[in-house]
Amino acid sequence: MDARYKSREIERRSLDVDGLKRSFLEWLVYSVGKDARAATRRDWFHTVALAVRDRLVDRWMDTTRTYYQQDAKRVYYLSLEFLIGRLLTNSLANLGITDQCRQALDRIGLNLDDVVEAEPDAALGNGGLGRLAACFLDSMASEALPGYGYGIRYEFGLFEQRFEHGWQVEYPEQWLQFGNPWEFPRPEVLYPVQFYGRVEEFRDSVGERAYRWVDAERVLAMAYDTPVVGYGGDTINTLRLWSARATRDFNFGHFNDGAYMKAVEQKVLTENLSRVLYPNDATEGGKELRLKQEYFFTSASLQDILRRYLQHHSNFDSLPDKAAIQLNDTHPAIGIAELMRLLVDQHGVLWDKAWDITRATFSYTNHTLLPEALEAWPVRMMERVLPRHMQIIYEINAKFLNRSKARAAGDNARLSRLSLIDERGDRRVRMGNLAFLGSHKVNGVSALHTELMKQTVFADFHAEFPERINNKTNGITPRRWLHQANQPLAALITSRIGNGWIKDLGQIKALAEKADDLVFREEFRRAKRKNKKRLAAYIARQTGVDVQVDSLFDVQVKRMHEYKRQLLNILQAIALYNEMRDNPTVSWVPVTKIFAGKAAPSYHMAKLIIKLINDVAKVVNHDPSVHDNLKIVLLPNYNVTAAEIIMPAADLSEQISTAGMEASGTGNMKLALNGALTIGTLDGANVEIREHVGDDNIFIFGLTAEEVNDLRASGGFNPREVIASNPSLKRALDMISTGVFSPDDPHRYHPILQALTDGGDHFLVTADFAEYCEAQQEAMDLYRDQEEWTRKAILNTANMGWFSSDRTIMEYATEIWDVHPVKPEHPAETEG
Ligand code: GL7
Repeated sequence: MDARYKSREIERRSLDVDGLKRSFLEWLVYSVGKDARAATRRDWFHTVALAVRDRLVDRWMDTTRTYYQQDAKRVYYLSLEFLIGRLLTNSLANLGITDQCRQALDRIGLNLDDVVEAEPDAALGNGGLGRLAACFLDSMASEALPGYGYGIRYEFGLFEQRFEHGWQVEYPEQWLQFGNPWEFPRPEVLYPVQFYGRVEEFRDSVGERAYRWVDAERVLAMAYDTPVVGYGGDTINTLRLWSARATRDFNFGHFNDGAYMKAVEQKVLTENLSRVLYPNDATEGGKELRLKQEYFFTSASLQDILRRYLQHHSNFDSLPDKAAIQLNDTHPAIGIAELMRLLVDQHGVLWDKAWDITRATFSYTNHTLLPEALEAWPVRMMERVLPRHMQIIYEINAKFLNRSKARAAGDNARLSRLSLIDERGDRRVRMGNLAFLGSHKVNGVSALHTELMKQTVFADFHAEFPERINNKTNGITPRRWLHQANQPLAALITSRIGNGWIKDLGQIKALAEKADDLVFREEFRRAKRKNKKRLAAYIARQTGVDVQVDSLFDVQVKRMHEYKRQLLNILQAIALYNEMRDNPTVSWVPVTKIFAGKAAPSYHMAKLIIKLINDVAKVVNHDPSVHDNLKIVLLPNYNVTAAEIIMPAADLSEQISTAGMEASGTGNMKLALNGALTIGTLDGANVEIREHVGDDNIFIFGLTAEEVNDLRASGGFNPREVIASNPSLKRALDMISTGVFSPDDPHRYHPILQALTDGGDHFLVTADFAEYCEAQQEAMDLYRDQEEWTRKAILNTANMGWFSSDRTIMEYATEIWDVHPVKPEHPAETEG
């Protein structure tokens, strides 16, 4: 081999400072094609990313090869969303070469932090559901589980949010504009996916009735692979995202007609399939493109999974022993009908056998009880877009209803609720029911949510299959959300208990005994202050508002949704503002209210609440009479990268959803792990957070899920009475309605006031207002006692170990998937 090549090959693996530096300089010239003098920050980012990527490719291949050679059981996580964020810091930290990389760049006269800033934030998801998928990828790789992520390579991720005159305005997010150094295009991994057409019946070779899907339109799914580096860099798994490509023959037909422009137009239209992520965090009712996206990535993934399986097997009997497929919500639930189609129509497996295999292979996670989020595709659309699947769904349904207990009991109402088809109004396919029926396990994402699933949406199915529903409380990866995002605290923790916590977050419990250690408290506060300074600088840059670093940072960051009740928070802020103005001589605890979050572009109420927060902020922040004791900021464009700055800097974590409505929440976990105290309702995982951190270290208020249910059911709730009896609430609402915050348009907030009064206050903002204000007061009082506050903050961090996504993922692995860790063999390294 040419000596030069040889040296590059060694260099590619070298993890020391000199080797890194040499390969940076080489990559800049030979791959990015720039001279060091002309290189931009972005050029350096691409250079560093490519050089780091070199250092994981060998181990990536080793991992894949080991799985293949051992014919290990794999788990396939099918998700329409993966909210991964930036990857450079993550790759460096998980490979353990952050310091070396920093030094190597230093020697070139560059700062690693600047280079990191040039990476776009990969926002292929909306919120918690997508971020959970990303945390799970990290945990599967870190736990050495053979896990694959499958999704869509959206050309445009979640929109960029800007505020114009206080209103949300959406801009396209072009994360791929300058290329993506982490992905490997696989033009040879290509699967056809069909739509439309019709179904033909025929007799198969043994004279049985059989079906084929004909005259369909064809799209190709092309794979792009991104390595997923586990902690320590030993296991490197794969995230495979599909991109739509037009078929060539499809275009040639048009060329023959001479209709060249039409052919190209068709190509563009076809490839729109993977163009853009739907920006709702609930669901997209009735949108054909959405259904096509769901089927597109699910079909391609299943074809890929079967191809991999068939490398070692000649029939499908042991598919469930070799593949576990997890449906992340109902978005990929059409996969149940698709696997049936592939097995029965394409591979000639008998129906009953195919059904057993399918059910043993799939499992389904439900992420929300919101009725508007339960996918239900119009039968007429399904018949048109996926005619064969519609038939299969009818068949599954008929067989199920025939055997169900409800039928035996003659309970027709129950039977119609169990049906895969909602027969009321225009007929619809209930994807939740399909997912439930086609899975051997169905899980909720917090203890409370799972209980409510049993009592509400899946009550009938639960009676039918009492063993099927189980709970898997969500978790977060401690690598990204503490080790990487909060270096001051991570270093402090490691200085006391070593670094075992990064891989085994349960060890963080050992910090509990340090809660009474005054020196440790002081250092804990210092770490928090450092993070707050960084956030304050970010706030100043993003909004122009100066905030006091030593004020109480009260943080509510999440999607804008009425059930999450940002409105409750801003109403309390107005009440506090009034109190401060009324009592100027009192020494107030300075408070900074920090909001961030996107609203779905079509969600008018959520967008109006954004405008309200911005309007209130403008008035409060410019009012000299509150002496800077209250500042309100709404940070634009909340994403993973912003969260990494915000989470470590929070003092108080707002988790104030109407009880029973937030399935779990995961921001609540990130904030508590980083030492914020939670103010929250007994909703989602807050319930379990309270159990772990202790009742004394959390501020719980408000109606319980049961009380909410009873209150709504009684029909006796009268928000006007509540408002009339609470002067501070009444005053806050009056200020809004008289245009104190919107002098340019005094009626602007009429819809909000309307919803809180005549609208019946569905989210019970007024009902919880008084208790919420009391809990806020308690928090402010406690904050005066910095020692006591710090003690509780430390206890929060120390007791959050259970909320690691490593724990969650191992529960899935043992209780649902039956997959086991597989240690990759690294021959190149053992050979010397
Ligand atoms: C969500 C839930 O709303 C959220 O509470 C949960 O933490 C998350 C992950 O399980 O899933 N469900 C949902 O549809 N979205 C969520 O964030 C968008």
